[in-house]
Amino acid sequence: MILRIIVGLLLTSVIVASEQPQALAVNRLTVTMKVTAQGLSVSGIGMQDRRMTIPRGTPVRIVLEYADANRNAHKFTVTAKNTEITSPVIDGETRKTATIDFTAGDRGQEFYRLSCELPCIAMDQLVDYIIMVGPPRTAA
Ligand SMILES: [Cu+2]
Repeated sequence: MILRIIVGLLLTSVIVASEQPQALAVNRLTVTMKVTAQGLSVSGIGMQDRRMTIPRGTPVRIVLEYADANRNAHKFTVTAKNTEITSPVIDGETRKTATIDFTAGDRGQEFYRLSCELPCIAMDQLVDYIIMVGPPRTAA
């Protein structure tokens, strides 16, 4: 009887463990940002005046795609309270895409700032994008 319970518990934990990664993958928000001389062309999320909002707790992947006609190199950093994530340099030749992964607001962040930190002709267009952390998505 006890053995049966133990086997049952083990099976349950194996099933729970195997289902978790799938659930996370489904929830992840991928935001694609084309890096152009006119600024970031964002898809996968709404943006107004360089501002986006992502619900707290959302795993986010930002995909930066090089599309700068000036052929300048860029390097983006996401900064927030307790957070600084820098992507590799993208120059369109040795590297065309870079990704930045984080979970919105997981360490109490209220917003993130996304900027290119390399001097480039399009500099003014590629700094101070703001990702606001919104209320958590309610379970459906
Ligand atoms: Cu730049």
